[in-house]
Amino acid sequence: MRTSNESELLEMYRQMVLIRVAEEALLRLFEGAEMPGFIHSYIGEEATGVGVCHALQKQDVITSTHRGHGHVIAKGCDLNAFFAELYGRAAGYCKGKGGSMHVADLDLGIYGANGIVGGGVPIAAGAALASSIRKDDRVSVAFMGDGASDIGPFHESLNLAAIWNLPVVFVVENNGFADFIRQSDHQKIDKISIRATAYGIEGVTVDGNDVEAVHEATREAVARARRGEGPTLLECVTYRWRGHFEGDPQPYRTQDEVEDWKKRDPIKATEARLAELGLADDAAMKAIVAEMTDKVEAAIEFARAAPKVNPEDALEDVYTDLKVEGWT
Ligand SMILES: Cc1ncc(C[n+]2csc(CCOP(=O)(O)OP(=O)(O)O)c2C)c(N)n1
Repeated sequence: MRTSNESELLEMYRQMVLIRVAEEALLRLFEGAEMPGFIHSYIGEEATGVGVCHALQKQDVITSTHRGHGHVIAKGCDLNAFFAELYGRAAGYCKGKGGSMHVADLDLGIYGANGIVGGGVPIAAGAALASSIRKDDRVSVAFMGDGASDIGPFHESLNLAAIWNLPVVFVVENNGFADFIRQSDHQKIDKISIRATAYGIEGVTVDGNDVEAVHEATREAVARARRGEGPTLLECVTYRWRGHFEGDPQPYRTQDEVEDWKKRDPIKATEARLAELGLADDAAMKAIVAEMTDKVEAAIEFARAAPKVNPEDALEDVYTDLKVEGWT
């Protein structure tokens, strides 16, 4: 399945490199105790977030997860506000009060990363319901892990989205594990996409490390949604290189297994593809890595220099000022 055009492939490569460089920088900052909070690394899964988001328009909606850095960067988030949020700075996306699992940008259709596993799934279905009522031509995408596809709200959301033909794509990033549990120990099925059958919708499984395959499958699902033909369950099979969180001792897998998957690095595969198509040589790819590294370093410098959250503002923005008629 090779239909991404040449400039698209190069752009997707740039985004994947940006995510990898940002994630590697975060690991260093976290290990050096400069980065507060909690980190769930997206390294190894870049082709999924990029392939999906590249098939969307700016106004389209995504909901993300606890492992969401790649999703929000691929949807085009402001890198300064992203790093400032993770640093706990007032210039961050949630004024520094949320951190890694709470990046949102409503103008870019990023309806939030989410620490509640599967929490974004009904939010995306709800956004799709709003779009179908408003007829605004937007499509919503719910990112989730294999573990999230076991929870009740996943099944309720698929059922309602199916019966109401909502413009939504449910993207399962099957990275092999939920927390510390291998997929085969929490599900009796191999392909998660077969769950679509229970709801009468399309279900597709693709190689989540092949950015072109992810992009093409998403384009088809998005086109189906915009035509009013309802939701798709898209499973992208990938692998998380790091532990569930930074500090996870990972007794549930061997280093050999991790090394085997690293041979299927989505970024290296894209580099091979770019070279094969004559779209970029080694020097051009190195220049892209250098450019993305500079971008990330500039954003980190911005975040370091930004003012910290003022503890006195802790309770601001907790409740909305929205007045509802008839309510006191
Ligand atoms: C509703 C809920 N249950 C449990 C947890 C604890 N928890 C955090 S991450 C996680 C595993 C999620 O696995 P998966 O959906 O496959 O995503 P992955 O971490 O593999 O990206 C769990 C159980 C939670 N945050 N929310």
